[in-house]
Amino acid sequence: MSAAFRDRLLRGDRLVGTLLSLPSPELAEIASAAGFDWLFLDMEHGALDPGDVLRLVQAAREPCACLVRIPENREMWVKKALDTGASGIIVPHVNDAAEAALAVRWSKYPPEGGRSVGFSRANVYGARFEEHVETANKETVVVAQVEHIDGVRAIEAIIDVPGVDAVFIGPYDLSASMGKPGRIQDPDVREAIRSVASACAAKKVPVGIFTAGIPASAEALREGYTLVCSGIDVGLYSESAAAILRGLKPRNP
Ligand code: 3PY
Ligand code: MG
Repeated sequence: MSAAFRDRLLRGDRLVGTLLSLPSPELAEIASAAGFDWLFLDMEHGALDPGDVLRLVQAAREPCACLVRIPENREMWVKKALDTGASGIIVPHVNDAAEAALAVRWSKYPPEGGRSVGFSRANVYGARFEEHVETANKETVVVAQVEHIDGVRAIEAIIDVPGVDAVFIGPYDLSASMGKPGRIQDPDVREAIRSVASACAAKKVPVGIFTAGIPASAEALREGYTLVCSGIDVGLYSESAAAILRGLKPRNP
């Protein structure tokens, strides 16, 4: 676990990450060596099981942190993700304060929460068990993903839940929940996104967003988002592949 990552997040450092969806530790090495501040390891839509996540976390070079997006807000996924030694979790589809509170509870050891205790990579397979239990609550990041119009409406209550360190906006699911799948530039979707960002800014809660492409990521940073995810492994590869072919075989379909 990158101990400094939660401190950097909470003090509002700009943290630029990228999403990994493929079970390739080499990609985690490459992205962390390139200098990303954090990696978004996607168990929700990506092809990652807990063993894959473990190997990606092992491969990521310090000080790059790993945040695991769990498939759904269930205790089993929270403990499996955190047991890998990842710096924290991103919880998809947090639509109300009760869901946010559950995620925090499963992420923090007692007395603050109810995280399950076991030997795992997070505590060097038991060798640093006591040290880990002592420090984990201070170091573990809990990010609530707001990506449904219900979550937008409940944003004030969600960010008031103690232990929610940051909010991460999912523009695509949000647009779908508003009946406009994929239309992330639609004025109503943009307004919903803006309302989440300004609620977070008013309470000094770090806010992040998924973006694709340098202009969109740069705009998000300019607008004050501090946990910016820029691009996704499969997209970066397919765009580069298409660019090569456009250059070398312009008549390719
Ligand atoms: C979304 O846009 O729905 C996302 O989950 C992006 O991370
Ligand atoms: Mg989503």
